[in-house]
Amino acid sequence: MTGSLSEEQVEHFRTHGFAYPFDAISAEEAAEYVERLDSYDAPLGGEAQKQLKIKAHLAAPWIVDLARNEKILDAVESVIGPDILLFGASMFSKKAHDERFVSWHQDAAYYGLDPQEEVTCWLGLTDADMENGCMRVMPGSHLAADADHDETYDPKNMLGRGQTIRDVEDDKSVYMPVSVGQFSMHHERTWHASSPNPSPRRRVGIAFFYMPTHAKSIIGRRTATLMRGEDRYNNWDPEPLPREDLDPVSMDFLRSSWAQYTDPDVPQAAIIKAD
Ligand SMILES: O=C(O)CCC(=O)C(=O)O
Repeated sequence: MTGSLSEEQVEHFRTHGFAYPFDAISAEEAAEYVERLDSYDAPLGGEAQKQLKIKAHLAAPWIVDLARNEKILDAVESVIGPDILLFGASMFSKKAHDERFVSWHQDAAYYGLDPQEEVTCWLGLTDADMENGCMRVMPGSHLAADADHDETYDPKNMLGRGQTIRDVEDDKSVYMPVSVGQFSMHHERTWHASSPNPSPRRRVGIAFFYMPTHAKSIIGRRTATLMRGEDRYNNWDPEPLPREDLDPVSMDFLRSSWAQYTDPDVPQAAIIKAD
């Protein structure tokens, strides 16, 4: 397979379901992006991250450009090949002394993809470490059977449905600290979580969700954007890319995609698949 990861790194990803850390952007660029994201709080009437979910790239052209970062795509190409679609993106920001957390979950239970080959790149726009609630993963969990999720809708849980895998053996997990400008990668089936941030430092990141063009949606036709290579399958419809920051057309689309994702009346993809 082409791409930037060594054979050992690809093998690590395939065996353990994650890999990190990789360099993508400078600390200066990251700081500028945090500033831009913060500037959306006022026009969006609250924390931007509450709306910049699942299709966050539709909020601004620079986020689409960031998703096309060559270093990130080179790494993604190593694990899913050269024809790459962006399924979505989400902003995850914890303030200093923030009680919010991300419960143990498996993205695959909600993404509704077949085959399950999506890979998430979590890009640190600040340092993210054990003190401020960085990502953690359960090695090898992507190879196990589908996990059941309870949907708690806990307001401190940063996930849309508070989806939670119960009784996880935390001590077997691995932390994935990244310095500002670096990213980690995890497979959509890999169990992952992050703790609250008791530190005096912010922790801000954007997660980009990439899939090979041959992936299909098992929950009806949806949208995605080609990042690299060629789409010879046409399994995905185009989406309204932002023409400017907070473009009202693409923001409407973003909001309705998120509303559908979090709607308790819309069953999770894993349930649909099992029927
Ligand atoms: O930012 C976090 O703490 C969690 C992110 C996450 O769940 C993901 O990138 O899939």
